[in-house]
Amino acid sequence: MNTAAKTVDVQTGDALIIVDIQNDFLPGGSLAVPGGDAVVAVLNDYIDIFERKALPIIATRDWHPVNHCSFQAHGGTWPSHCVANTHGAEFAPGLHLPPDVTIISKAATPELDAYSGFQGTGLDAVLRSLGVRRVFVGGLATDYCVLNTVLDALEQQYHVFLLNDAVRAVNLEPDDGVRAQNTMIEQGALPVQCRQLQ
Ligand code: VGL
Ligand code: ZN
Repeated sequence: MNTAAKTVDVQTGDALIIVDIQNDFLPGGSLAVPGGDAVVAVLNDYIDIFERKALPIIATRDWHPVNHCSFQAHGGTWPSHCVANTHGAEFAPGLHLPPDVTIISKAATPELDAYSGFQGTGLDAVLRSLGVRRVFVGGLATDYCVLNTVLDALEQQYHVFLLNDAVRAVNLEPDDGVRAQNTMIEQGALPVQCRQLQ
């Protein structure tokens, strides 16, 4: 509905940010996002486009200590997930990350949760050093880490494209994903689909 049918020229100054495509967020994982596996193939198509143009590709990952405050056993909301250096925290094997991908680990201290790839990670400095002005953001989950990463990027004055065909929501409440998408768009993110990119 909000997706403009225009084409988008991917060019110098653009970067792809892939959010948290980790085993624990996919079916079979401890915090599986419904339909989360469906975004992997689409993200691979985005990766191809950015790789062919030699543009930066960033992959964020949830990288929690065993006693992280977001875990139910430690007073938080979630089952234990994405514990650093475990299988659940590994990137999905089907995701074709290039060898020169920049990996951004987040929420790695016990007492702080961080849904945004910008929070305490140096991502902003990385993007600035690469001359990035526009970011293309997709991954998991729409209503948590994608939402907060997009809002922070907008606040830091990046132009943001939301990869509408490459996000899925947790939906603790049924409409959380839709509400998150609307919020991102209201704040200035432009929704796109892979076929619009050239
Ligand atoms: C996320 C819930 C807990 C996410 C991370 O990546 O969206 N969601 N930790
Ligand atoms: Zn987490």
